[in-house]
Amino acid sequence: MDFNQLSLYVQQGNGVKVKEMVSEGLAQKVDPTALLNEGLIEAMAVIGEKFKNNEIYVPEMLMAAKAMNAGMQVLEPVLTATGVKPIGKAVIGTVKGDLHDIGKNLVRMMLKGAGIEMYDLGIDVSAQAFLSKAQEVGADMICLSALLTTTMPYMDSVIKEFEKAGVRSQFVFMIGGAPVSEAYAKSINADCYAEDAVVAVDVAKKILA
Ligand code: B1M
Repeated sequence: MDFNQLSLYVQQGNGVKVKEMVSEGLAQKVDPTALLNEGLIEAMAVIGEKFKNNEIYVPEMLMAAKAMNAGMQVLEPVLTATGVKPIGKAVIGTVKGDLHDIGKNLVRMMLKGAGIEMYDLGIDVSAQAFLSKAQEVGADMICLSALLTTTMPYMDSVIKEFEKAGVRSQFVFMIGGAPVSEAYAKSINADCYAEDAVVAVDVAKKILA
């Protein structure tokens, strides 16, 4: 498998080729985690760097994200395949003001694969929406994602909304996303932080199992 080529197709926003290569890779029994990390995620790191250096602009970043999503759609059934009995329920979303959903989707897929029933509220999610869904489904865990330094503080607002409603202690809050850190999680009284989707699974399993 030419991971370099796969990454290039993502960077070029060629979703058709990305889908094709990921499908071929799976058919040839290439490790799905390698397809994800060395092909798809690697490409987004390059794109992020180029954007930071003004070599590309938002439209190119968006096209790359669409191509990445095309590849993730093919990987989803493999990543979410689980034979285990559900170990808990979690509500997940990207916080208000933030439209980045690739990392959040990955975390959702991996947690689902670990046997957690997932309720995905999507992007730009308000504190009130997290609270209503959590109460409606009787969630154990609330998973918040943020990719911007400007939207990260909204995680605090979500937790405060649960406090205001007097139900904070009924839920475990896990937070993550590129600007988020362990120290930030502590500072807003979140229960746990995970740096990536694999760590998110370990953390969630420890808490829910
Ligand atoms: Co934007 N963007 N973007 N963007 N974008 C970043 C985040 C940025 C770092 C790029 C850069 O400057 N180098 C920068 C943020 C700077 C900052 O705040 N510090 C940035 C900016 C500035 C912006 C805009 C403001 C640009 C503009 O309009 N001028 C704008 C904001 C829009 C908004 O949200 N309101 C914007 C828009 C976009 C697009 C819409 C074009 C597109 C997103 C499309 C989509 O998601 N559907 C986009 C993209 C693609 C990126 C980059 C290039 C890639 C993000 C990504 O998908 N990474 C990104 C640069 C980068 O990250 N290197 C960038 C791959 C993904 C697998 O990783 O999301 O980090 P990540 O998720 C990881 C971990 O963080 C963690 O696990 C995941 C998997 O391992 N994780 C969790 C995430 N959530 C978690 C939750 C958990 C636990 C772990 O528990 C609950």
